[in-house]
Amino acid sequence: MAKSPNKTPAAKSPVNGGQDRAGVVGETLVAPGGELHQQAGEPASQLTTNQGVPISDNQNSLKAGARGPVLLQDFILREKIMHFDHERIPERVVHARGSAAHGVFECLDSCADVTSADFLQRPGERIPVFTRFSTVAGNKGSMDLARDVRGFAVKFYTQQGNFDLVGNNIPVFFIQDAIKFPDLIHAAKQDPDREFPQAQTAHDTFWDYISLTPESMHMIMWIMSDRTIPRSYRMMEGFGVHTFRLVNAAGASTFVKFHWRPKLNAQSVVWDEAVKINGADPDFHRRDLWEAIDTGDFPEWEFCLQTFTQDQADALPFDVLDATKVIPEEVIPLRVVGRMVLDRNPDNFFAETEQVAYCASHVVPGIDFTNDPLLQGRLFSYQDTQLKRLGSPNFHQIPINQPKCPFHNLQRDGHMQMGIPKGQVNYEPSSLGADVARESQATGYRTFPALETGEQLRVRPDAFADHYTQARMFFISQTEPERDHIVAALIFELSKCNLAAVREAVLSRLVNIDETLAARVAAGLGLRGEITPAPAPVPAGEMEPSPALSILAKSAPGLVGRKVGCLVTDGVDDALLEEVRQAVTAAGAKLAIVAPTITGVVTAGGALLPADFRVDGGPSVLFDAVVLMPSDEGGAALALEATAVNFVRDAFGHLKVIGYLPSAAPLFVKGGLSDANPDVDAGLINFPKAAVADFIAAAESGRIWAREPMVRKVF
Ligand code: HDD
Repeated sequence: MAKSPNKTPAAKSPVNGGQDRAGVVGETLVAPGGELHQQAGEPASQLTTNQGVPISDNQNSLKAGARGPVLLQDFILREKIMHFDHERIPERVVHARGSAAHGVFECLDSCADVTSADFLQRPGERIPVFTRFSTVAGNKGSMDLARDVRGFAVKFYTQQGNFDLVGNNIPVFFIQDAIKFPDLIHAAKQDPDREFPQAQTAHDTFWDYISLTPESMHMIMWIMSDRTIPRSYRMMEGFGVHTFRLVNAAGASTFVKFHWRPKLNAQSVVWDEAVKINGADPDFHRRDLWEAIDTGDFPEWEFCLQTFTQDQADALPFDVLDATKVIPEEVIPLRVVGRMVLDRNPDNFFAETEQVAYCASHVVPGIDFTNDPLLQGRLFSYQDTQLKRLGSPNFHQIPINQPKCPFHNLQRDGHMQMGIPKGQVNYEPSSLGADVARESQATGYRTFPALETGEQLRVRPDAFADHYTQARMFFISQTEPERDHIVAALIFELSKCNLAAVREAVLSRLVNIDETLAARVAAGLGLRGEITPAPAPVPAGEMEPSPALSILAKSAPGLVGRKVGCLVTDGVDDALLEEVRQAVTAAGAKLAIVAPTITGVVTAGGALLPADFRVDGGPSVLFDAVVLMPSDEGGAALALEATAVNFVRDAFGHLKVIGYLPSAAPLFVKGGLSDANPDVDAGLINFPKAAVADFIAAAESGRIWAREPMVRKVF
């Protein structure tokens, strides 16, 4: 790059202490290294203070003499620093780390039979949405691949107001009553004295709480499953969790559970991979979502209703008001009524993703609550927390929270009032002001007139007492690898719990779910004695397995939305690379080039092939399948790089499909994989014996589960 001409402000100005003064009108912009970035003419817009006063120098504070003290009268300095000092707001007490996107919701099926909700009436009609995904326990700066529940919150901007569906990627919850929530979260988050461990449940206080909370057992099965280490936010199911109530125009009520089904199917990573992704790219999920949307690969979900009547609810062997229970899809099927496509990244993380205020109490006409005591507590908590986080009852005026339909009422004033309500009348009823907004019995929100009677009691209904039947149903509904992972996760987590009595208490509950599960976990913990079952007021009953609860049972072949990593060196075969690129792209995936340097490699044909990653920055955990295409010389050289050897060893250990040329053999040898055999391992695709199409077909069918017992001890 050209060196800057002698107009370098640093050289010119004795006042700036040798610092560059980028942005000065009419001068040349110079980077600290002295290289020319861009020419500055008149700025696109004049920099001003918040009061609109033009600023002449944004690099130097006002001083009494060049080396003198800074003057208090420097209102530009004070305003800038004051604003900076107040940039942060309290992070969310849970779900602090998240990522969001704008999108559209399209109604596919009129739901007028069950609800008057305006956005579910007319097939083909679209409304805007803003959707935020999150982890629960970790702080805002924690890593994406923590083993954790994921939040799945959607704000629907309907023509009858905002509807917030504040759900998770798991359809059940830890507790049945909101009064327990602060204790659950205290136990799950960092210990209060030492402020660690960060973003994980693998510690004493969490398992202590769980061991004393048998209602959490169903949720424990879910969080120990691969659901809590999703491959991508784009590949997660979503659930409203509670039973809600729909009300149609005639006032008839139907119960409902809300479901989101991803077009890309639910997909997960394996645990060792999750651990390594956290190091390789702590922003793995948010980057994945951002890049997918940025490149036009818009994630999509089906919106489904699982509706049922009071009679159907009464016939179920559990209480539909209990948030620790699912209604199996096999019992009450899902009705697809809409779809959501996320097609635009936020313009500003803070203004949108951070300030978006979801509230479980934000419903619209046609959608109502039930008496689920967990839901009832949430109806208070979210609005309260937004007041704390955003600092004003006017948080609905922040652009991301504003309804996109007209809204007006007689609420007034408060911190940061953004509107200028006009006129004399700010009360109702009033005989003044003909244009004042009025209530309407005909069109306004009407609560379903459910009949409620009862004594005031602090009790849990008897119908909530069965904590094991559905936990067992979930476990037996999993495929073998998925069961293995639940066992492994429990062993991992409980091995991080230093309290032997707690470990044993958890085991005494697991035995109520499934004896083999408990025995396998006990073996993994090295426990030799008998496991005494915990007292269970209602022992686990038998329910039919529900294949819909298994990710693998439902998975369909495909590489759409996935990423393939291609390890290359100088001398890479141009034709084969092109064939791989075309095949991967045709399969709907993206190919990333991983090379010994970021500049890239020179192909056998003499072309410069730029790299997406240097090999140490692009480990195979970032990809769904890999191709090893070094030249003969390059393969030998890569075998001397630990990161390249680990690339191959991890791809194998994480059960990925590996396409490779014979020139990659030194990497297998160095990685201790000499006996990996393409004749018995369907995931080893040996070019040119096998065709690129074979690689794609293998990669489309997913991980090589048959390899798993070879790469880790399965208790
Ligand atoms: Fe909650 C945030 C989901 C129970 C209290 N919750 C929050 C978010 C999601 C959920 C997705 C993040 C929203 C966002 O992206 O901004 N929460 C759930 C689900 C629950 C649940 C699916 C059970 C079915 N939550 C729950 C209970 C309480 C809360 C029982 C309190 C009694 N949740 C909160 C909160 C948060 C929150 C403290 C923190 C930040 C926020 O609300 O906006 O109010």
